[in-house]
Amino acid sequence: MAVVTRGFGGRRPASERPVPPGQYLTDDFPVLSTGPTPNVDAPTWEMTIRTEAGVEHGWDWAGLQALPAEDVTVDIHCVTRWSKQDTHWRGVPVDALFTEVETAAEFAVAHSFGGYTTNVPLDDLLDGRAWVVSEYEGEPLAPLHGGPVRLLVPHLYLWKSAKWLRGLTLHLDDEPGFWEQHGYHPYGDPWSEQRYA
Ligand SMILES: Nc1nc2c(c(=O)[nH]1)N[C@H]1C(S)=C(S)[C@@H](COP(=O)(O)O)O[C@H]1N2
Ligand SMILES: [Mo]
Repeated sequence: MAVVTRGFGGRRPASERPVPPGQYLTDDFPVLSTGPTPNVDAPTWEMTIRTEAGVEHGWDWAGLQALPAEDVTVDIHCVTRWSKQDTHWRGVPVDALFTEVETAAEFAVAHSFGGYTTNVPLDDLLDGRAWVVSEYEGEPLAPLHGGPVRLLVPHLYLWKSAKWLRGLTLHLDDEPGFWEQHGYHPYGDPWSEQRYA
């Protein structure tokens, strides 16, 4: 489970915290991208949520900054077997984007500038389990790591955390994203090693 640092959380020190099976710990922050880093500027960044009925909700940079952000400390796990503990992010819980969204959809696809996509059940993005983040370790999120804005879904393998987030589309059926069409697991739980389908 992702643990959010909101006051006293009882979070165990990293050395005592378990690592998902088959993962090794690293202090580096490797970059994994399927293509070149798209040039996305914070001032002109926009994202949309499009429901299964075709209704669109949009946010620009100012609109995102106006939503209540929180500091998040989580461990992240890449399917290529590195894990990194106690990473610090700042962003808006995805819940805050959904206050006015009416949907019966159970699935979402995250879309990135540059064309990357990844599917996540909608429930996994809600209830404080996923964030739209724009800061990493107290700095604006670097372009290589998805800046200005990326999705952070730390309880799933990191390929679900779409960099350069451009929007979410909502679907009644699960629609595989980029890596999921190339053999990665549709869900990607690191604790049960759901690496490949
Ligand atoms: N848009 C986009 N998002 C992406 C990717 C990508 O290639 N493009 N790679 C994914 C994969 S496989 C991983 S492990 C993480 C890597 O994030 P990092 O480069 O910040 O370490 O981003 C994920 N999000
Ligand atoms: Mo990855």
